[in-house]
Amino acid sequence: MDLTKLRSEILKELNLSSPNSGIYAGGWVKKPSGKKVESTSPIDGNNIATILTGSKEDYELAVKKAEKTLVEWLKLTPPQRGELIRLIGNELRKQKKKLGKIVSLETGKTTVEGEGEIQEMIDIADFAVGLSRQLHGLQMASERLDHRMYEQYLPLGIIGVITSFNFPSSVWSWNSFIAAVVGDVVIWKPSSKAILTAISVMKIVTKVIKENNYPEIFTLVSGSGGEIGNLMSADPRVKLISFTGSVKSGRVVSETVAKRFGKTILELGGNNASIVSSRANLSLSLKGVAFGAMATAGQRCTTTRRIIVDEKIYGEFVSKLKGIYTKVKVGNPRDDGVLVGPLIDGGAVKNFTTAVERAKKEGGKVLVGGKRATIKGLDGGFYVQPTVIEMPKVTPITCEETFAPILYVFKYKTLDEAIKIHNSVPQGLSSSIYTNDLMEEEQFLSSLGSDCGLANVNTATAGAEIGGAFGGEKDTGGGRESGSDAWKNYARRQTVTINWGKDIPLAQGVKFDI
Ligand code: UN1
Repeated sequence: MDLTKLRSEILKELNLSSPNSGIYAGGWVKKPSGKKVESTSPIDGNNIATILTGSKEDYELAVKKAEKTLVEWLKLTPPQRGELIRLIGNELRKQKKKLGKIVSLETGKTTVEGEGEIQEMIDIADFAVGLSRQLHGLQMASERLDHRMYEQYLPLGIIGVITSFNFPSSVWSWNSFIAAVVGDVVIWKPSSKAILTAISVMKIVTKVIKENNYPEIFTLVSGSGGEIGNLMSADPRVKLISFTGSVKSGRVVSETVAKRFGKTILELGGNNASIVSSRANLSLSLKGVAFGAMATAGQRCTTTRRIIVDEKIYGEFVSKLKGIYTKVKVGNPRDDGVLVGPLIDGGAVKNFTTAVERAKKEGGKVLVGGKRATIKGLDGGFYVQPTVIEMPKVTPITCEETFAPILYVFKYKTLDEAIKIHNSVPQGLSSSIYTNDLMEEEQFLSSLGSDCGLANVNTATAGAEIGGAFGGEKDTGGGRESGSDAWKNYARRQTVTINWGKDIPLAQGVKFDI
């Protein structure tokens, strides 16, 4: 489809204007006090809309609104809160195509990946609804007669969610829908590279809230990380900051929040590897590696950035992989058959070319790709060739996360050696092994195996489901969000001891006779 037509169609369908306010605090703030930000499409580099972002004043407004709403929200039971999330999930089902389009236009995701982003929101909404009836603590046996001891999870209050451009709406929903059923209210600071998606999501979500007379538990404050992000991180009224972004920014957020003893969930960089054993199903592993390394143009935290291949199959595997890379279609992500769209902006293209040059200097040999790509009719877009670089050993560039489709290839003799290479980077988000050998798979999953938060067998490092806890170790920050018991991060745990007897026996046999 013609992009100009798509642009005006989306603005109309989602009721967006230009300029559009980027601040929502119980209503759209007409004249926010911050800078104007241009939302541009990386597909052709053209403007989509101008956004009016906020500064300190708007942030204060949002916190005040959140404080008021919290009181109302806490009057509802968790299943009543879950009911709102169910209604939101239903509306997202209806709006999936429209929202998928804006994600695709603003971030350059392919059509199916844009819709997949919204599906991830729907999935977490379903999960949160079920969870709203399962917020459980443990009961412990008390050593004292006629005593009961148990733990309960109470809401934290106001939480802040700072999201990245690459999953501009789903990561917000992982945090916000779960936090909402726990009883929290949320202030969202979206990435300045994907504000229009955030605005579109807020329009839909707040319409459901208004129509059904629920408290306005979600607010949006767009603005720079340096200003709004810092204000939120330093603010003791915001009990938890969930931050997705670079290791560098995550360190600042972490230190700022720690100074005031606030809580954080950090989902920082990944540098994910797959080990490909000679005992693997070759065609399955080729598909897994190709998806892991090239999907979303290599801009997922979970992207496969390194593969470590058994020397016994190295030649065959690498030659087949080259074949796939040469054939894969790069271009307009809205076109059928295109699997790799653009990078987010010019800065990302520069990071790509710098990384390729550094890899060459560090002894790497480019097997395929390595250059900027030009797409007919899309001269202003930010395209690069999916790239495979053979590395003689682990070098500084292979220890860094470059948000681009660059795959470093290493060779191994023994699985011990492969795991050593695998764990040799500072980041620890996702990992995988391709093998049909039970012993290899178990060694990879043992305490001396993968050191990552996510470990996969015979599937890619990317593409996690919402049901598991998502996050990683080491420089990835240690946070967990989304499924499993990650909801506990949005609550404060209270240990309760109740004496229902007539005496007051003391623990540890202590006597205090008066
Ligand atoms: C991210 O890149 O920050 O596992 C999130 C995946 C997606 C989420 C990625 N479901 O690839």
